[in-house]
Amino acid sequence: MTPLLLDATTSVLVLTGAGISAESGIPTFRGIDGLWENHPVEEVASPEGFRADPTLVWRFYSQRRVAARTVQPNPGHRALVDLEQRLGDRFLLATQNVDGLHRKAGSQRLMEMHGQLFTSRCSRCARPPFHDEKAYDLPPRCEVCGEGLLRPHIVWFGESLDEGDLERIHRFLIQARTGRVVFLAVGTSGAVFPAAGLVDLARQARAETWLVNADPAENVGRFDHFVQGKAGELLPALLAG
Ligand code: BV8
Ligand code: ZN
Repeated sequence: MTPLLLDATTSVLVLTGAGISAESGIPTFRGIDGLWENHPVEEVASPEGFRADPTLVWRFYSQRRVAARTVQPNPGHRALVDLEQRLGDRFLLATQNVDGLHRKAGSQRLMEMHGQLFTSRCSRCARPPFHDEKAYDLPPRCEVCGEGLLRPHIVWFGESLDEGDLERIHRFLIQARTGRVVFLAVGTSGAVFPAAGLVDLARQARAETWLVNADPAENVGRFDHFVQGKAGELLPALLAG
């Protein structure tokens, strides 16, 4: 496996999806065929789904909190931390994952674009989102306003991503244009937007685009290079300094 030869004159924007956490034991969305208890994930992970059945939605997230509490980062997460330490501000990691494993591995130049599993917020008042690892059998009520139901601090289908995150990616790509730019997508099926469109943004910034994935993603044709296999096995060699 020839390394990508990423020296300090190269800027690297990384996008990760559920596949990078698979070797840590967290099932991917495709792994469950996008279904959970026979509900399409898009239905459960949505404001409509939460309004219709907050108990069901809290069961979905509580189960994932219980499963994700005990898992550890794998060599794929760690290879990205090493690369960040080598490249400094020429590195930026955007993850679609809400499992917190990049943070646990030590990533700092990180944007959790779809939110955080272990953070809750009130669906009604403006109390700040807060760290919450609890599993709930019934939807918890906010003790600050006493009215709203708590919800996971997660971007659901049909909800907008944080403008600041998308702005930071644009700025990074504009700054990076002076030198070699590499866009690396890892463990993502390219099914969910706007994350799946980042490869096109990178191409506009003249980036060399790489996909490391267990199978050809839906948007594999948008990448210059496709390396098939497991992130935990491939990334350490591919990103070696
Ligand atoms: C938005 C949080 C603007 C939930 C997630 C109607 C109205 C509004 C928007 C839309 C609409 N119709 C469509 C859209 C756009 C929609 C969308 O893209 N839908 C899809 C289904 C077509 N997007 C949105 O709604 C986004 N917001 O557009 O706002 C807006 C607003 C209002 C009105 C109009 C527009 C919000 C998207 C965020 C949704 N939230 N997560 C939660 O996690 O509980 S997305 C959710 O799915 C996960 O976060 C995850 O990121 C994503 C699944 O993608 P992947 O991470 O890629 O995971 P997947 O399992 O699919 O693939 C894993 C891959 O890994 C596989 O390819 C596999 O081969 C590979 N793999 C497996 N093992 C390994 C491996 N690779 C390497 N190594 C291994 N070991
Ligand atoms: Zn409240």
